[in-house]
Amino acid sequence: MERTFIAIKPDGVQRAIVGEIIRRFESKGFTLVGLKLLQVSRELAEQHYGVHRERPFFASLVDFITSGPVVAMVWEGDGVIASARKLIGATNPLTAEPGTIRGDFGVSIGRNLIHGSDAPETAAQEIQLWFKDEELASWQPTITPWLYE
Ligand code: DAT
Ligand code: MG
Repeated sequence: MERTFIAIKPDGVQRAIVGEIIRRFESKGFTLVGLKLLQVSRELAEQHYGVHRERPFFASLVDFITSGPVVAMVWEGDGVIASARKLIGATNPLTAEPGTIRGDFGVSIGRNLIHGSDAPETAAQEIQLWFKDEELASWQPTITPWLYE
């Protein structure tokens, strides 16, 4: 089974849509295997967004992600990496489709509510960066036969 790293950014926590976002992943049929709320350090933020280090928005991105609590999660399921990106929607909430998290709840790219890993390699890296092995639970929901053939 595939795993992906999902983070609800400080705007999502402040907007009180943590429950709504978790509900969407649960309802879809994905399995929550890691969950914590934390105040992100600059060091963690800079590592997480390291690929964007040279971009003009890097400093404001790091300021933003460290500005309040973040809900970090690991979700599991077949194809969860790509599917989570679809549930999340396009980077700019103004162009994200209605029905997606960004499309339903956001209006600006600097406040786009949620992060999701974009590929298997980045998912593995990000899970390792944000979680210790013992913070992740391997478990099989009893509804699994009703989700997978
Ligand atoms: P995504 O979060 O959809 O994977 P990304 O990895 O390209 O998007 O960028 C990471 C974050 O950086 C994104 O969620 C919001 C911010 N960002 C991206 N492009 C931006 C831009 N042109 N102006 C301001 N912020 C931007
Ligand atoms: Mg990205």
